[in-house]
Amino acid sequence: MNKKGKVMKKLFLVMSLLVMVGCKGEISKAEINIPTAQCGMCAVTIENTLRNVEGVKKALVDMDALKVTVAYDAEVANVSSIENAISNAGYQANETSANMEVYKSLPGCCKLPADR
Ligand SMILES: [Cu+2]
Repeated sequence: MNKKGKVMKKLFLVMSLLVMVGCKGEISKAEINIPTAQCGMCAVTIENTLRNVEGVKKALVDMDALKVTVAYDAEVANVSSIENAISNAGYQANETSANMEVYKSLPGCCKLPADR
């Protein structure tokens, strides 16, 4: 192979690598406070809700820390779309308060002690 061919091959490799990385999208991670979560059922509800949000790859609730760690494609989802999804499941997310209509329909064990 001549020198020009080698350079072209290298260039092609670099370009196809860039395309592959581009297709994968950028995976971001966020920790979101869920101070009103009460029990294991809340954790399951929040995780399932987030797994159905477009662009979310992973969601893991930590009930001791009252946080959910979310891995998401930054080109599709963002922190506020994730917060809104949690709110619409009936839970506070960071400074975004819960959708009260949904909150009211949560099982008793998932409501705040004052509302039971
Ligand atoms: Cu609960």
